[in-house]
Amino acid sequence: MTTDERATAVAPNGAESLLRTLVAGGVEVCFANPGTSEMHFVSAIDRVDGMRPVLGLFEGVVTGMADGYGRMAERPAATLLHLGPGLANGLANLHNARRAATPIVNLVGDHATSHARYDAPLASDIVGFARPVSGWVHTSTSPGSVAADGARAVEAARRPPGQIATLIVPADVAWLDAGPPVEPLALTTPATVSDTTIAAVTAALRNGRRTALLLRGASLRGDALIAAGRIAAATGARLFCDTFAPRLERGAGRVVVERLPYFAEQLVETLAPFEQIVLVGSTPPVAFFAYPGKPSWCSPEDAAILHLAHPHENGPGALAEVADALAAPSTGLAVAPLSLPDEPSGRLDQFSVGAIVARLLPEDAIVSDEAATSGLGPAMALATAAPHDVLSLTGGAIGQGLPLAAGAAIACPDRKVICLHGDGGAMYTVQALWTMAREQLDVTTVIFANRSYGILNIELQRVGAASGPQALSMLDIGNPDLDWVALATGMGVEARRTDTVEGFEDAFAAAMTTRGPRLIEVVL
Ligand SMILES: Cc1ncc(C[n+]2csc(CCOP(=O)(O)OP(=O)(O)O)c2C)c(N)n1
Repeated sequence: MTTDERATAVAPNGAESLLRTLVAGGVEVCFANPGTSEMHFVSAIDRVDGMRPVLGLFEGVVTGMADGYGRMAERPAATLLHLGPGLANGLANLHNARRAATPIVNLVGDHATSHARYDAPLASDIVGFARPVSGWVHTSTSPGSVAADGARAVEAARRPPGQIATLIVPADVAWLDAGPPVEPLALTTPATVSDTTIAAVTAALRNGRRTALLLRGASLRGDALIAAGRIAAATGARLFCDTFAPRLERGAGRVVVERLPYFAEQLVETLAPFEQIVLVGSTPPVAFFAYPGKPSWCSPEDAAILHLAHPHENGPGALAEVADALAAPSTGLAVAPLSLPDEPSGRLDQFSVGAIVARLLPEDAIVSDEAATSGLGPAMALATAAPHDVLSLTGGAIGQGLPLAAGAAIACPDRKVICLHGDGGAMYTVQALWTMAREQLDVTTVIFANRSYGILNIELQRVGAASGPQALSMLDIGNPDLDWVALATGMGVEARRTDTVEGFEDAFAAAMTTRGPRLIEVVL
């Protein structure tokens, strides 16, 4: 009898039955930061084959890792969070995950049902915390139904385009004898785009008007990208994605998709020439923030907005149908060439860093980009580097890049992960470095140490607010300067600091030719 069989010979408790149900539903990783109310899950992990526990030392790391994993694996991981406060600590990165439409089974422990009436210190409105980030929320009320709840949570998380399914499990529901695990539920497939819509968009693409296609979700990958490239080749339409697309396949050999700019006035300028905008899994682009006297709505007022596919619909299928209806060619598509920058010299800045990263980027790498004001240089250089995936900060809540990189590395252990990060944002979830070390994840982190909340200095000017020394001190993160080498090595990650092109090239080349976590502090 295997350990597995022995364990199921006696009635499993709720925690075990739920975990087995999740494994049967394809959930294989549990990013966790548990407490007393989750102890029966902690215990059950040893009895359940197929569920890998990964500890994060802050819940924002846990939820960010689940996001990175889900974006790359295209199926959910589970989290394990400690009541309302644990969930609340993880909310910002759940917000980013919701914007990315990442599937996540978000497990939150709670006090035992019999304990709830006493309003013990950790009691809180967990549903209230969970609701705004979750597409589905449920509180298990009985060990007899917790496995079925788990199966429903998996199905809900995977409902197209993907969402957060929060399952709250009281401690007694986890510890009491439960029924056996249940089979996975049938998954909902993306809704089919109607023939009428395909015909209408095909006709619009033939009407001679200047057209932009704005792609998001699964339409930025694989065959969908090729279908979009065929449409562009046949009609002259230009392909765009949001500044912060959740996941984009980019680099040599890939159909070129232009990233929309961040600032509203540049967005307006970019979209100004277009008479029609076709949305594929996306929504009309709007300004990230409002500024006095600047527009929020960034599409031309008279541009026609057409939906080829809403996010829950089959965008890739619709693109293929439109391409075929247009009899679009399959060859001669506008793909990025392989063109690496010259070896940089002179100052170490985002452009020389970008050039070196692009020159040395291994094929099929994953780039987690939260480089903020240092992101332009790498993004430009990487456009024609080896093919790779880019993951961006979807919800604007900084502190996503490091955990996202860790989660992506767990989903794709054979791919090099590069994390490009501002020093300010990296401090939010710096504990992700510890998980990278513990799990020996193949992530190279580049910290752009400008000792500043750089973007906020720009925003201060843009909103037209006055700035005195006290105000500016709130945007300056020097004094004391963060010591990234000490921070990283203190968490078990090998690290180097450099302020020269040669030093960075040396450190990055070494990181690209060895496996395991590394950090390079780029002093700007
Ligand atoms: C959760 C959250 N808190 C605060 C902010 C406001 N904010 C936006 S950018 C930023 C600083 C980013 O600094 P850094 O990562 O060093 O990049 P830099 O702007 O210097 O390039 C802050 C605090 C935010 N976007 N999200």
